[in-house]
Amino acid sequence: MEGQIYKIHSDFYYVQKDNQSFECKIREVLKKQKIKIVTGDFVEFDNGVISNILPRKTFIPRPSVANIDQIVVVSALKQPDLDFHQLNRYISLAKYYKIPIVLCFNKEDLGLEQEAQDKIISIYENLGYKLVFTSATEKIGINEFQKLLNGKLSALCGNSGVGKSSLVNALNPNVHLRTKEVSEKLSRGTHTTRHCEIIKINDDTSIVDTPGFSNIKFDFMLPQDVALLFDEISKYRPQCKYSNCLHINEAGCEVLKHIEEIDETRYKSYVEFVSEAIEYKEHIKYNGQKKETSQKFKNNKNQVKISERKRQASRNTRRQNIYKEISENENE
Ligand SMILES: Nc1nc2c(ncn2[C@@H]2O[C@H](COP(=O)(O)OP(=O)(O)O)[C@@H](O)[C@H]2O)c(=O)[nH]1
Ligand SMILES: [Mg+2]
Ligand SMILES: [Zn+2]
Repeated sequence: MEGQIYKIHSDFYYVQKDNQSFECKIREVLKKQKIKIVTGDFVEFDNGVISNILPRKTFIPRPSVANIDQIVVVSALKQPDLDFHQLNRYISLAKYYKIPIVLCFNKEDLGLEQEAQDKIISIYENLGYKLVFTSATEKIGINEFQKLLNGKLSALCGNSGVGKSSLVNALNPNVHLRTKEVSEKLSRGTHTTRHCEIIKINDDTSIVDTPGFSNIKFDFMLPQDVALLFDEISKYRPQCKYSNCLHINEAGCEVLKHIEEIDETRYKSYVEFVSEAIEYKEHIKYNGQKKETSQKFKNNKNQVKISERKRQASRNTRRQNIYKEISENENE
């Protein structure tokens, strides 16, 4: 039989098939495999034992969820104030994982000034994202929100306190997720390490209320690749004079020529992510040099000189190894 994991609790895996739930364990050999089963995985199971994981359509690590159709980035318009950089961080991460994005702006009842609301619309609608304004507590925009979710498995992400759990409760009154006062959360220093669980909204619509992947830095990619996460920047990239242009202060940069068209907060986020990626590049370089020194020492007798091309090649393998390390860690 085939089904989907909707909850994991210690050694137990809960599989859903045709509206039925099965409590399963995993076959011993599967445990030794590198790939760990996560919420959202489609699996083959029989008699309470999972024997196989089916290929994933999508995957996000931390929190680990597989096969989601879209990421809904939830922000609050007020309490806490909208944080554009955090929003751009979530958008860029979703883009990195190649998962479609919906933006939900909650707490509309708190009355953000029209001007501020128009700014949000102009930035993000122009980028082609679907937006919805809601109030979970006053039940505003919930039907519209529901329409964007219908027929899909969506992951809700966003900082704590923005109203993710309240929104799930508003969508399905039969669900009672725990919600918390913002002030209460702040005073406790919020460490809610919950497991991801798929929650059914209706027969073909589900949601994963994630603890959010906040605090993730872009220190796992190369600086020149960060632009690929910003459509309004990457569209000018091919016309830049240098192929490794970072679009920050280079001569002949096409992006800088069009800088007036790019929203300031978006560009600031871009520069911030590039600087995080530069840290990553420095890290590779440093580790590379360290190894090269020990290599030279070993070959000291023959005074072997490694040609620059060879060095570059070995740097590249190291880079691949780091990428590999990262993706292995992500699978944990
Ligand atoms: N005024 C207002 N408060 C809200 C709204 N949605 C959630 N809240 C409140 O914001 C706080 C945090 O909500 P919660 O759903 O726990 O946020 P989460 O951490 O993102 O899951 C709670 O006190 C909610 O009652 C809303 O639309 N308007
Ligand atoms: Mg919550
Ligand atoms: Zn450029």
